Amino acid sequence: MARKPLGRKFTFSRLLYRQALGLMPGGVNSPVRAFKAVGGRPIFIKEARGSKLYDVDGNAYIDYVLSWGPLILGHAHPRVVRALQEAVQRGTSYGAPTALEVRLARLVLEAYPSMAKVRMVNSGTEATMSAIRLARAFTGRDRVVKFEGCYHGHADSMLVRAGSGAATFGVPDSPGVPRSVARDTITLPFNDQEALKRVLKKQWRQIACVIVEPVAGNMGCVLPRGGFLKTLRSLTKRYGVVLIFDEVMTGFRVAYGGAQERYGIRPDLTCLGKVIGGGLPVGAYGGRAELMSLVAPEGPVYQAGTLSGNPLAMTAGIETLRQLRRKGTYEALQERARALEEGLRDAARRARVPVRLYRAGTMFCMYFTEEEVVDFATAKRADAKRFARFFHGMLQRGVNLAPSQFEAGFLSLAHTKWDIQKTVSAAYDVLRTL
Ligand code: KE4
Repeated sequence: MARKPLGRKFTFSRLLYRQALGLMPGGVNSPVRAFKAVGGRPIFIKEARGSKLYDVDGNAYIDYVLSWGPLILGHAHPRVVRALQEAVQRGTSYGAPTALEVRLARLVLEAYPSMAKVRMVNSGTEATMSAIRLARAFTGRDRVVKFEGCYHGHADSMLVRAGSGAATFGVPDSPGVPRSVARDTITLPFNDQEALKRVLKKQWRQIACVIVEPVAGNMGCVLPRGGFLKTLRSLTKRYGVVLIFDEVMTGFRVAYGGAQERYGIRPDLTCLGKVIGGGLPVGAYGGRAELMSLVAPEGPVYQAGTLSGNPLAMTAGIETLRQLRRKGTYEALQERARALEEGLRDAARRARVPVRLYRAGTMFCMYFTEEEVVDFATAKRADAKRFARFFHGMLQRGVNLAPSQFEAGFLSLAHTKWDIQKTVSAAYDVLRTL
């Protein structure tokens, strides 16, 4: 449990949380927000601007969650706000095609040459769920391979953990997921090329696709190692298995063209989300022409959405990508992220606390462990209790980190050198107390 706050009051957050608990499961609309992994009670946010969050008690925080990735420009970017204010005067949704969808689709396809066509949806879950259905239709096969610790949204087939023997049938990771669905999901250790080779060699005739977070951001931040992605690409090509890059988090974050640009891999299908909505609900999936031509109404694979491509979400996405395309953007992001990484590493060294810190572009994670983190098993050996104490210490000092050791942190264009200095000095203060 959090120690007594350093003078920070959480009175109204507590009041709202009590009310919320009587109205919504766990008082939240998405589980990770409830602080279960770090203990304590969530803070309720009143507003946000740039790199800062402001809670209902008037406390300010330097924000490294950024709504779990989307706000790469920072909160309430003036150009995004102005564009939305103009758009909303023209209505909020028409349920009919608009020029805005054409514009955002073109921006996405220009950034992801592996995509011949793209379909807009409303969340990352819808994007991955639809991509998997498309891969199954294209191959006529049912099984899906995913990796432990990778999260692809909450569709049934993705809420599966490794079954006994790992490389055979999956077991439901949540009640309500039928065993019949779970058994078609095979879960392997991330970065384990040998396990992948064995499974594909033995079961390729039943495997429709392999879906992967090319940089894993849902078990902290775990980087692909030793040619893992290249092996993934060559083996899936050899066996006619569809390779799906889930770039909902890495897209436009680890590079403008995502992890596929950074690592030089062309997947068959790509899922996007978060950044392309600029903070409004957008997901997308796209890829090779022969796959995308199967999507209704062009082809028989059904997928639909009332608010898919709605004008407000498209407007926020277009404006966000327009800002990201400006010269020098990613160099500036990289420079700030490097300063943060080096500062945190140095603070841990000076405080004599063993940590492992990983970063890809502006997504990062600091594990409380001495061993290399290469997959979910090694990530789980990090000291999550020590992370929880670090999390609360930082929150009390005005720094908002993701409330779980198994989440990535994010940096935005709005984070200043001063923000990073304050973060590093707060980290040193807290690390010394751990
Ligand atoms: P959504 O359905 O939440 O829009 O996207 C699901 C998803 C798919 N793929 C990847 C790689 C993702 O990271 C996500 C969602 N990420 C989590 C954060 N780890 C969203 C936060 C939450 O669940 O509240």
